[in-house]
Amino acid sequence: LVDSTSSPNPNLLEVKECELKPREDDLRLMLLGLPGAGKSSSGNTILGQDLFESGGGFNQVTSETRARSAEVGGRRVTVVDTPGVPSEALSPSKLFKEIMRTIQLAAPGPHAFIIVVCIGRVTKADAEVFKLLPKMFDQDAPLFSIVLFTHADRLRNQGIQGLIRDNEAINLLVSKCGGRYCVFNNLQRDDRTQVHTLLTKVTAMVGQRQNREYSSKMFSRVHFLPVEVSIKWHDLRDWFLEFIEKLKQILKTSNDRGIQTVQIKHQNKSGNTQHV
Ligand SMILES: Nc1nc2c(ncn2[C@@H]2O[C@H](COP(=O)(O)OP(=O)(O)OP(=O)(O)O)[C@@H](O)[C@H]2O)c(=O)[nH]1
Ligand SMILES: [Mg+2]
Repeated sequence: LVDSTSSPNPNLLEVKECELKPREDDLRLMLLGLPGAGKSSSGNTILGQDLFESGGGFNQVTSETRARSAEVGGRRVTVVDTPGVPSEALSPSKLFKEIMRTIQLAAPGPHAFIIVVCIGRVTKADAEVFKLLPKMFDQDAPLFSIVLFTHADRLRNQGIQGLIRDNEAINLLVSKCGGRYCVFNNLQRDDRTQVHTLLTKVTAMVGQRQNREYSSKMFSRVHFLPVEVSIKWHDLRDWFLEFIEKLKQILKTSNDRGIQTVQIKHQNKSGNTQHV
């Protein structure tokens, strides 16, 4: 349960340096998105410290779902970071299991499912990722969704509203998420107003849902997670395999046609840009 009246104070958004153990009264945020969208970096920005490995290097591709917690602006926050969908590092079945581990790591349920999208590298695949929510979690899961655009430093004159307006797939994604979106520049982690804006939007969204986190039968059966996962995998296997293939195709075609407005680049912490 979250007190929707206590929106985070931007002046208090400095973070205590230590990592905390997740607790039931935390605000829980799950990050989901294409590989390299900026999920782990955004997790670090939210928590104000390097608690997730990020960077696009060989060891920095996320291959396990992890939860990290910290106190942010006087509020305890847990971020659940998932591997990119589709993952080059994981087989579809392993990827499926890792995403399902959210049930355990965000128990008793996330307050927000955050779809992370890299500005300048937007494809239809970003919008497709959204389909995982009702399939893998529950029909209600989209009610708790929000889009987080990263790489705000790449926003040109167009501005974020222009990008959303001009890109049909992204327009659809944002409207499926109830019009909720935020923008991060993860190179500027000290800009705590971006985190404040996100947490305020999440708090407002939770307020509209009777101040409750998302919960479903699955989350209440967290103790039977392996059983839940095998049942789900049995039910969704064919759909998931097809879904992953479709995403790969979209991404491949986008690359081949050079559709992406900005080349896929990974930037290391010193700001040097590497083509990958
Ligand atoms: N310029 C810029 N680079 C960013 C931003 N956010 C993330 N990056 C860079 O983008 C690359 C990928 O970021 P990650 O956070 O590792 O992305 P991810 O979604 O966790 O990637 P996977 O775990 O492989 O799916 C890294 O080199 C980051 O430094 C941003 O806002 N601006
Ligand atoms: Mg990652």
